[in-house]
Amino acid sequence: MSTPGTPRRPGPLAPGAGAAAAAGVAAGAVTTGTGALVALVTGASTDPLVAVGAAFVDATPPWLKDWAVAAFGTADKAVLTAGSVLVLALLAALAGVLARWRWPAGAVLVVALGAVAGLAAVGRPDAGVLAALPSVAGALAGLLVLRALLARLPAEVESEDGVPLRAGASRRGFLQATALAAGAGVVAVALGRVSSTLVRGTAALREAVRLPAPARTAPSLGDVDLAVPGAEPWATPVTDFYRIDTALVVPRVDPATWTLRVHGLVEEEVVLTWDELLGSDLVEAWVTLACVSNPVGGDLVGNQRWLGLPVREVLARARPTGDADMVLSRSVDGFTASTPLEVLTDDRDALLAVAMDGRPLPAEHGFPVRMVVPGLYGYVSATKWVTELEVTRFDAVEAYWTQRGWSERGPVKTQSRVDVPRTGAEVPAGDVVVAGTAWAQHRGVSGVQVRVDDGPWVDAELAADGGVDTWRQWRLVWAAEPGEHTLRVRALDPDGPQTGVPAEVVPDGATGYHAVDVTVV
Ligand SMILES: Nc1nc2c(c(=O)[nH]1)N[C@H]1C(S)=C(S)[C@@H](COP(=O)(O)O)O[C@H]1N2
Ligand SMILES: [Mo]
Repeated sequence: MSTPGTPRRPGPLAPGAGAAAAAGVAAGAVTTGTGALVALVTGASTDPLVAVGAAFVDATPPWLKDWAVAAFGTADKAVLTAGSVLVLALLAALAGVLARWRWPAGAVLVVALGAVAGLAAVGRPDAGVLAALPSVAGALAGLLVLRALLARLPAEVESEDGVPLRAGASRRGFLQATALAAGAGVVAVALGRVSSTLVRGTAALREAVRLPAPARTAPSLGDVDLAVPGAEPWATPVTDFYRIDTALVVPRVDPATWTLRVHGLVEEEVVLTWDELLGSDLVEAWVTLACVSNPVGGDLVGNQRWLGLPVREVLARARPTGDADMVLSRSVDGFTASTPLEVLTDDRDALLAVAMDGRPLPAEHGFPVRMVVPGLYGYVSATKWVTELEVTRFDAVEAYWTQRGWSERGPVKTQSRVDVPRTGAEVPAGDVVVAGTAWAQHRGVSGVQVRVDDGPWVDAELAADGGVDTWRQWRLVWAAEPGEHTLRVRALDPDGPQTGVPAEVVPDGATGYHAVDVTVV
């Protein structure tokens, strides 16, 4: 309580706090916008928002990542961005309120936020010397704008119960300046993002690529696609292919400067250039890629025709030493995957892929070069934007997701899925087509069975085989009787039926039967 006679020092939440918070948010927008514009020069991953988001992604514990993918699927990045913007707005509002109360308190918060973003940017694996510049410039701009706005703050802002403004203070002037700053910040962010996609996009680089004819083309296939309406096509359209990675900004890699360095436990270090890669005998293969985070019945799996150089040929040039048992592939943005050496040197089509569906890889799928390894989940094999293969040992180094609680090895588990009918569907009694897909990469699907309620497992009809590395479609005509029914599916590989024991995706992939509940009317 203030005693009569002592000058009253208003607390941080005295009337006017709302206006100060608005000034803080406007200054925050200017900070973010400045950072985005400076990042046009220093690189997309140095954008303060992007850098903090990326550091957050890397620090995300497995349970949270798992939950995010389960809850938001491939929209997890959009949710993360929205969340970051919200947190930033709240912190900026707090900085405004604190700065009005005691300028140093607010200024320290702004500087601290800038420092966190700057450190996050400097800590990125692809950071250059100027990585912190956007954050520093942004924080400075934010401080200047916050100071200028607070100077315009009327000494007593009109409170809700109508305390009048002091003479000379202009509420309108303050609001206009705040709106102007906020607008400028938002425009700068938008401008930064748009120019970044234009300037740093890979469209032109992709257009310029001339792919060589394959030395070995993929075999021509029979009726691999049963074309049941509502079922996923056998060949996943590239635009529908699931995307999973830790990259908040898609790395931009110019083939002209791309190299693959093969080093570690090798007789001879090898550096492969783009021209050498395209000049090699490239092979084409259909391979079904699956994510370890795919829940039972999920769609983080897709099948495509890849073109690339077998990894074993590059390894043969480098000649791994006898004690090596693993290859740690590393991407330009620091992601790593640990792949057993024997899987990369046997006769399967483990590729350094340059094309998908006959076209250069889309940027999000690893342009210009990624790995594709039949039989292993993506997190231990399918490194996109790959630039390095370190031949090493499992007991010497851990890959990105292993450090975060996932298994060091990730062979794909045999799985199957019902695509039609969907769960919750109402279908008319009589003949109902049940259809879907099943996969057991590098072992091959030898059968698929369906069970209605507690009935017997019944063999489904299989589509033509696209090879052991691809998924296989199946269908079954079911004589459906009215009532509620549960349809379950299981795939068979050479070792027998897939397991029905449910397991979570962590640490090495989900198991259990996919089941759909339908109502027959
Ligand atoms: N550089 C990089 N490569 C990566 C990842 C990543 O985060 N960064 N994620 C892996 C995972 S977990 C999967 S499932 C596949 C997915 O490949 P796609 O996005 O082309 O479908 O990429 C793999 N390669
Ligand atoms: Mo994955």
